[in-house]
Amino acid sequence: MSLVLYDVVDGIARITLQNPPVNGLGFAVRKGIVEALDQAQGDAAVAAIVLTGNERAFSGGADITEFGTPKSGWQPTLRTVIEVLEQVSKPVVAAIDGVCLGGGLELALGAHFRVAAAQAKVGLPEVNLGLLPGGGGTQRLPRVLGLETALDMIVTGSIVKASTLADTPLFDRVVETSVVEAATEFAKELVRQSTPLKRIRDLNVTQPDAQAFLQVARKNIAAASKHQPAPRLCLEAVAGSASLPFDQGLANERKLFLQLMNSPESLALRHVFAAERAATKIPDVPADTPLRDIHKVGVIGAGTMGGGISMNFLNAGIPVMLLEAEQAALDRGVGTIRRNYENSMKRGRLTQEQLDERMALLSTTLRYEDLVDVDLVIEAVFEELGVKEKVFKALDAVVKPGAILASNTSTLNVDAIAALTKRPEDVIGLHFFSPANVMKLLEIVRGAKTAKDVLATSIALAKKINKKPVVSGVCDGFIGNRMLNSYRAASEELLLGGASPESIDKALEAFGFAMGPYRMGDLAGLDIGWAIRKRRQTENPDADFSAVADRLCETGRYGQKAGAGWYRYETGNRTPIVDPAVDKIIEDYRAEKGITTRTYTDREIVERCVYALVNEGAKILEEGIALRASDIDVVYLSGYGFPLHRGGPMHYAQQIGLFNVVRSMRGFAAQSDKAAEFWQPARLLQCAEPGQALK
Ligand code: 3H9
Repeated sequence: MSLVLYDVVDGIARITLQNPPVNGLGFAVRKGIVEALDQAQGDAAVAAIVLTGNERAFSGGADITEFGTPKSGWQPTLRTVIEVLEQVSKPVVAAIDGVCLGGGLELALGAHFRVAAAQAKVGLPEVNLGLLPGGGGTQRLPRVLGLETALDMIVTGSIVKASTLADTPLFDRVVETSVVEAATEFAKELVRQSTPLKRIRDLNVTQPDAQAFLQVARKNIAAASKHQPAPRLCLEAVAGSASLPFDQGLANERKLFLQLMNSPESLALRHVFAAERAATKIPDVPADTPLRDIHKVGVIGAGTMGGGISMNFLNAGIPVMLLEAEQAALDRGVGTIRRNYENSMKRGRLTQEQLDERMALLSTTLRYEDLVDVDLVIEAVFEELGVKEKVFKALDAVVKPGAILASNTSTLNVDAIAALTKRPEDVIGLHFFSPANVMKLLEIVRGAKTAKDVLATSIALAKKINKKPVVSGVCDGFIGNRMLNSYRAASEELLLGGASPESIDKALEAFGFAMGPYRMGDLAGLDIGWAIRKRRQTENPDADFSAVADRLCETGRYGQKAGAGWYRYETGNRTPIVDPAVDKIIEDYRAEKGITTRTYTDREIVERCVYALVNEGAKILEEGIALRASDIDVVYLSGYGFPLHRGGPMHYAQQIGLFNVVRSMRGFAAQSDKAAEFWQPARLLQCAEPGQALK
């Protein structure tokens, strides 16, 4: 099948891109466009050209899958295509519907005229892939939108509706009707009126005090993008549009684009893009698996978690029935949901009308019988099998056949929960992260008997409520919390061995984590982990892991909320202050245990904590709990604050080289008997051939 269609009707040549899913501008498409343009140029019967895509996409941009492949296969490049397009001597009208992003918008900017559907979405989101627009976008967009608007769009990668830019020279017409028909009519009009061709390259950038403006922007962007070179280089490329002749500006853009293309940050972000999409595909669940309809959702428990979970569905326009055991708890939960929406309204993120619409979708009950018509129910009650048992038995008795029964458990065995019902095939884990209305990750826990359509429906629903789904098998802690335990154990080992909480936090924050483990612990509250440890210690009295944290809790140091945890906090201030009282607790513990301390470099701190994640991740892969290494990266990036520019723990380990990772771990293992077991490298890490990717 040809990826570029060509036909001529009434003297207008129509070039239609048809490269599903989003008309990525791969080699065959680029070649097809140039050939079609040459044909139209050479055909005396053609008076004008309309270049278009379809309702889903004019084009999603350069074909991302081509990046990193041998450059010998790249000709004609996108830049060549745009140059050919711009130089055609007959009017070329881009007819834009659906998404028109990155190289897609750059292609449209090369046309002489643009007609867009009002709902079309345009943007230059290359920065999200650690890149800059490399097809002339940094030079042409400022010429039609002005320096300030163009810079903002390019640096933030924001995507906007064509209707919002209807009054700018970016579009000649923005229409509510068929865009191809409107563009064809417009092309005929241009021919009739012999309208001169408009080439954006011939325009000047308008911006009073451009250099002063750029200077301020430079400072702001540098401060906001510490770990990412792309926003800074986006600015430098755009700056060229205001100070250099067009072709020199293009050459400058090219140089900066190539610099980013080869950067580890862009490699990581491109990995993340592919990883997030791969995570939605399950090998034994066909893409065309029929989905169950989800028109109404039940949520059990109106606490912080249940409320946050409910908001996801309300935001997506799906009615929610919220159930609690007591009216007071229900009222509190509804009050919190309303307050959250009111806060969003105060910040200008929601209108009163939207707030009212969302609250109108929420109903409440104290009776399980009222869940009879829900299509999915998610329980978010106390984390204890006995409590879950009551809930699932009650649900099993009332909820209609075919409804999905989900648990938000973060630790309990989903198979054991499923066994409490007569319909284990309808049971699944949907593990949201707190705050559930904000955090992007959704761990979908597939039980041994979970039906394939239940899994497929859960993944589709996750996308609908704007979550990043990752499927996990059943194990204690699933993917994320199981890895978190190893990370914490590694930082505990450092702490006992001589590192201070602040030195550990500082090293990991310099690596790119938003917060080190001790600041994070203080923020989350240390009492929760303490309660879990106490429960685990009754099961295993030898477990002394986090003994220092226990001692902090014994003195009421529960974290920020108590004004003291691993750090001290002044009233109303969240800035952590190093506290000698904590040093004393740690030193006393070390002395009791006869531990000889030493110093650790930042590098060793990072290696120990991150390699602990990598090792646990590799074991999770070996056991088949995660389907792919990249799924583990998505979990850690979207649920646990792993630095985005590192691409996730498994990607990072592969960049470092698995040989080097294993060698470091063996070095840590050699330091004590206790460490030897913890640092035993996973078989998968040891077996990987040099350069072989973790799958
Ligand atoms: C660029 O243009 C560089 C130039 O400046 C310079 C060059 C010299 N290529 O997200 P979805 C696939 S850089 C190839 O699930 P949605 C995607 O992998 C590029 N494939 O759907 C998935 O495949 P699969 C600048 C692409 O409706 C399928 O499409 N452009 C591309 O939620 C559906 O994707 C961007 O950064 C692509 N460019 O969202 C835009 N884009 O079915 C990146 C998507 O096998 N793309 N695919 O899993 C997006 O933001 C979203 O995918 C989009 C659709 C909004 C288009």
